[in-house]
Amino acid sequence: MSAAAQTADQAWLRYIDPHGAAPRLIPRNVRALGASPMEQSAVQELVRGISGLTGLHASASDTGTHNELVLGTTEELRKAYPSSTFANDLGPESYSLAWLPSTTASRLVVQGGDERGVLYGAFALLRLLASGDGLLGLNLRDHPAFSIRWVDEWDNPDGSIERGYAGRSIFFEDGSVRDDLAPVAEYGRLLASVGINGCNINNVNAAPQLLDSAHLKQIARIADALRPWGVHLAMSVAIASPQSIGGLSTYDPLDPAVKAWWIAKAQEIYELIPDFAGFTVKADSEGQPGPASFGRTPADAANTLAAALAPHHGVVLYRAFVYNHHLDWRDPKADRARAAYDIFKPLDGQFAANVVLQIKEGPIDFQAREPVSPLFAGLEHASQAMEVQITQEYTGQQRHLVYLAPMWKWVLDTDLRANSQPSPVKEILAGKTFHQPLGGMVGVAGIGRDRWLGSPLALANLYAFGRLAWNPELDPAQIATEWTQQTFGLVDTVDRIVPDLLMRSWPAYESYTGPLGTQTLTDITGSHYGPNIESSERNGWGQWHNADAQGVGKDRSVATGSGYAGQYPPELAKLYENPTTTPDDLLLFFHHLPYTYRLHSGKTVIQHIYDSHFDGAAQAAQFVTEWSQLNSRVDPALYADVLGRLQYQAGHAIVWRDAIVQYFLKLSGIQDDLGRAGHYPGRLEAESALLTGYKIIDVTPWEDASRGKAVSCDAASLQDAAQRTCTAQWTWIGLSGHYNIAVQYFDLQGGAAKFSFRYRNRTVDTWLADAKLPSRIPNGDNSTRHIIRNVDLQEGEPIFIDGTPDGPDPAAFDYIEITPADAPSGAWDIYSHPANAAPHP
Ligand code: GCV
Repeated sequence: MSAAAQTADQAWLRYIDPHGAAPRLIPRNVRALGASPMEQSAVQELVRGISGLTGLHASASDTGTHNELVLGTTEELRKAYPSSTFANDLGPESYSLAWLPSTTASRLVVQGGDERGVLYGAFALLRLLASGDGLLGLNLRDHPAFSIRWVDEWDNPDGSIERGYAGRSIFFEDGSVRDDLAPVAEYGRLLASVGINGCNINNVNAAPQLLDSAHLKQIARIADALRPWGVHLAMSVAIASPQSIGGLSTYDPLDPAVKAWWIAKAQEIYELIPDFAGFTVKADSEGQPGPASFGRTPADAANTLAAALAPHHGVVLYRAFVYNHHLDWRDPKADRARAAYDIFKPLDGQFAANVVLQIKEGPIDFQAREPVSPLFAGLEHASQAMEVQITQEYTGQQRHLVYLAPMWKWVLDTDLRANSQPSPVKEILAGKTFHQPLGGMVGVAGIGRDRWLGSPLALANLYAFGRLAWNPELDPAQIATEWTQQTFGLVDTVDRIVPDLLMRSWPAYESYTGPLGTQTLTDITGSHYGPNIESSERNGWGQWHNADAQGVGKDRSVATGSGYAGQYPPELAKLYENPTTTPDDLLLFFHHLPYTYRLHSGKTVIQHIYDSHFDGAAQAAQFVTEWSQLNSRVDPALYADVLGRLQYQAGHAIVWRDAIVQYFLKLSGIQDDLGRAGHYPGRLEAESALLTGYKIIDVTPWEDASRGKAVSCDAASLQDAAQRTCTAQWTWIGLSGHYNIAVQYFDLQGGAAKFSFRYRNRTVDTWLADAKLPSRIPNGDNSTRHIIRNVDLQEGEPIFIDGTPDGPDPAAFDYIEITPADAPSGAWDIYSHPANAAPHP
């Protein structure tokens, strides 16, 4: 495999043991009783894993020895060892790991309820080894909680990926399936290692042409690459396909010709891909065509597809993400959060047995915090799968460390009290609560060619998704530890710090973005990344938080609001109806309240907004300090990569903090009890400097820049056009001493502007604005912090920032911030160390 190849080893299947801490007492002859591709994959993986983890040579063998690892299905094992006893109740996909009782041989057996169970058993054994657990007396069995454990990829035929943050598709390029599918097989390994059994390969905003015969033949190659890893291929389909590629005059799901078209299409697919898993459907949503065009219901559409797939044992995952994005924001009864329940609840009981309703975890759209969708409790006669996002669309787009397992676990554990009985979401999904045949979890993964998820630590989310979909009882902290052990090996301190960072990351992100259930407060009509508080308001998209001068929050009560709270079963409905019983972290999702309203914590809403943003940003700064302790304990390139990402995050958390804080300070007019809001000691605004070439600009939205303004280099107006550099100058009037100087600049898409810090006729530091961030105008998407450390400043001396534009990037910047070099917990925590800087007079 070439050096540039994309492999599962870049994720957690590394099988390294840098300090020899993994147990070595394991047979090294590995033998499968069956010849099936999945059992052969299991052998191959065990040989690779045992060799890597023990440093001893392991090998596959065809003949039995006295010291061996034997793999087989129950049936195969019984045949091979007729006088031994094996568990006789292992279901499909289940496994057991145990030593075969014998006085003469040492035989460790991986028994699978079927071939896929053998494969999962092999990975479970490797997981044990990687965690340092001894295998003596091993006797373990396990089975998946859910039948559906899928990842969805939103890949387009041209190779782009909707909401993907890790490069281009591993499946498609230029309208066709890629020639090189080696990464697909590697992805199959990764998925199998955590028990994922399905992969939907294309965007739910589905390109109809992928269903034509030429593309299906190509797609069969993807299924071939995934099959040895027990991963079934599924596809998103556009409901309009019978018309758009089938040549019919309609796509009405109840039209006989349309039904026949789907039956023939399913037949064609199964001839090419006999183990095809099924279809995922997004219809009547965000501009996608759907049954509503013909006055038909989602059940009509789902059942037409289901009938076509049923003879082949395929399933339809019909998404409940159906809503009107042209809502009237002036109507207090209008509410996007209501949509899924309002549309699907009345159809309960009308879906075919092989239809699964795929429901996003919350009623809106993967926000930093939402309540659990009430539809889970509303559908008593339909199988259900919960859709979550592994790709971090609204949670920092993999530039921010946000480990999502605690969020998913919180949803899984939430007891909706359907019919006033215990009914945690995990049991509804398992089909236990309402006695349904199917169900599970679907994770929108967004993997690409840049090391799967781009950011090394983001891979913990893919891992954790698989583990929770296998067993929703697992503890996210334990999963974080497992992932860390497999990714970094058993390394002291690393196994403490990495899980700790992961576990603190979601609360921190929620704190510095949208607390109290206000959702993410990001640019919802654009990038979904940086702060843009009003982008949710006064438009039909319905992600409203309704902030005004008196208060904030959307009234979703039954008594005075949209009535959404009433969609929950009575016990929860009662809880959410009243602000006094609504949990603080969801309060503003359900209620519009004055800024002076007191939370259960005793703080006012406004003080909580201030505090949580300062706390969240301080946490992000802490992450840098913590990670720094791992210097020389992890691979140097990985160390530097993660360090750079965490430093960026710490800087961007400040952008978030300041945007939200100054916005709500202005809107509410209420001061921060701790005096921080609106006061930034040590900060020198760019617009207050002596400017040469630089022009003062208004940043949009205003809250994304300190005091709403920044400077931009208008190179055309420079006297010395050849030099093309603009300058901002201040005089340092603080005490002489050593300082860190943070420069908050805008790193726009396109062009790589150059910045320098200069004083005493010397350029001390130069850097390029060449990161890949959203937006072509200066705003919170691309506001970035660069820190120059340990600068010796003398009272009264001039200091300069020089900016050289490049193409569309005008070297714009917001401010500099000067803090004592010895400030604790990173240079961002400046409040106990006010520097006495002043702008140029
Ligand atoms: C695939 C959100 C995303 C869209 C996505 C949609 C969905 O709105 O921003 O990119 O479309 O969800 O889940 O269908």
